[in-house]
Amino acid sequence: MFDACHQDGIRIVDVRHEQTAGYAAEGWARLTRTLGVAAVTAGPGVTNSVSPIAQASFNGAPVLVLGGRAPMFRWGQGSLQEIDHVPFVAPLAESATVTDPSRIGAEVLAAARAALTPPRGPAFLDFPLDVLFSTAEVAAVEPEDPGRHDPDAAAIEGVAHLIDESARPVFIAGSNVWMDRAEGRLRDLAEAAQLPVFMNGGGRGCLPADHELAFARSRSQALRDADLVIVAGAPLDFRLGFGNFGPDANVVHLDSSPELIASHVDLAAAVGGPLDMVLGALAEVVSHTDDRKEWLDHLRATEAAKSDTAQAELRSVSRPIHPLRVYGELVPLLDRDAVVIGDGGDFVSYAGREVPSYEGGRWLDPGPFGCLGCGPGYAMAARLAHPNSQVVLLYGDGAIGFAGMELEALVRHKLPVTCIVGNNGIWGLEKHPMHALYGYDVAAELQPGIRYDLMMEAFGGTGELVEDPDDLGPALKRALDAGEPYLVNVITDPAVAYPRSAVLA
Ligand SMILES: Cc1ncc(C[n+]2csc(CCOP(=O)(O)OP(=O)(O)O)c2C)c(N)n1
Ligand SMILES: [Mg+2]
Repeated sequence: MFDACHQDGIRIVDVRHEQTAGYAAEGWARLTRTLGVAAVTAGPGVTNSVSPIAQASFNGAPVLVLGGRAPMFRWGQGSLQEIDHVPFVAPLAESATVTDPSRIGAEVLAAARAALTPPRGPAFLDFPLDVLFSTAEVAAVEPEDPGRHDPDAAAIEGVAHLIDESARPVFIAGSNVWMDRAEGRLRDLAEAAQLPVFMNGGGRGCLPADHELAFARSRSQALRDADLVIVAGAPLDFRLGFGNFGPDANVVHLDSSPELIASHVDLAAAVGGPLDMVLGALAEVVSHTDDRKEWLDHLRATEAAKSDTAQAELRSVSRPIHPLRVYGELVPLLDRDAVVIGDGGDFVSYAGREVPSYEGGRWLDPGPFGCLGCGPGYAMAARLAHPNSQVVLLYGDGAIGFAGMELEALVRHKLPVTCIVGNNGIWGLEKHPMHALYGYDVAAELQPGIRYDLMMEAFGGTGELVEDPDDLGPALKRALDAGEPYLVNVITDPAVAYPRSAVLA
């Protein structure tokens, strides 16, 4: 495989641990909306890839993982790393072993198509050593176009009618709005029907954060007061209260394919089809209205009040540094097309609240599988996909432990990424809830004050330690301007807990 890439001029980006190969492929898939590919060795290479395969599955990311495999002709005799991967990968991904050398091309293409066809997700193939080293006559294979069908007109009319009748609608745009290239149609629909739009996970930036119909902080209130909630391109999972909204709310679910439509919620309507077509069709048939002004003003007032409340903490002068002060300093330094990646607990939750996205495909977090350690793979993908944008990796000090060695891969491949560690010396998202529940905590401490900046220096990048809030802005600016891998190690206050109960309310 490597030889073929080498011969054909396909860039190979190698990493320290297979999890990072998987996350880089997943990050690439989610940022570029094209296939991400990871190649890993047999046995432990595949077991180390299981978390990213699961994360890609949860995120509906089109990823193809290619694994080695012990030779077929000796199967059962105890070759090195002889294990059948398919049974433990199959619950997470379409998976198969390629046993016929003449079928390699066709099976790779079929797996790629399966990954890219909604419901998107990971696909896995492994190749026994003897199959890869055999030769065969192979006819050239061409990818087929799976085709697209117009959404059902009656279903579209039904949803449009619910929108027309609603006084307090809410529109939630999730990852598949972005993956289906529907962000332009989302804007058409929102503007035509004057819908307040909240963006979820990979849907962030589908409407720019400063668009007059883009909302964020008033979400729980909006969902409580709405008479119609339309969720597009996101599952009705824990992030959306499992689809239980206010008592008066009609719920509509739109997603890329019928398999993705929720079955645990009593839906007023649903459409499963490519969201660019679905939202485009809705934009054409909804009534154009200005009647929603009062509702929009009401939500905007809540947004303004919540934004005011955050100001004091964004400017906090306390020492150790308040984690929000990091974002108070960072956000004004970010370009509109900066890619921001979160890998951590509370530190990243604050970023989710305070870092705006102005374009789709510019925010990456682990999503509902929530696996820590994905950061460096995602950052690698972002840097390769967007060579001229700022790429910022926000790291909890717990999270950096999972794949911190990959900082070396960033340096070696000359991939300038600005890493910012919120170094509170604890697993904050575990410690604070434990404390709230039991009045004490266990297994939630980390060594305080670890010099992650020196770790980056040891690998050949640049690091800085920041303990004084006044040093933050200049350090972050140096890091963003450096054009090389850079790590700003910020000692933050372990006593500050993200107000989680407020989020759940
Ligand atoms: C692989 C993995 N292990 C454990 C967890 C559970 N977990 C979620 S957040 C968190 C704490 C993260 O701590 P840190 O990165 O230091 O961020 P902080 O909350 O302190 O800001 C843990 C352990 C997880 N999500 N993924
Ligand atoms: Mg921490």
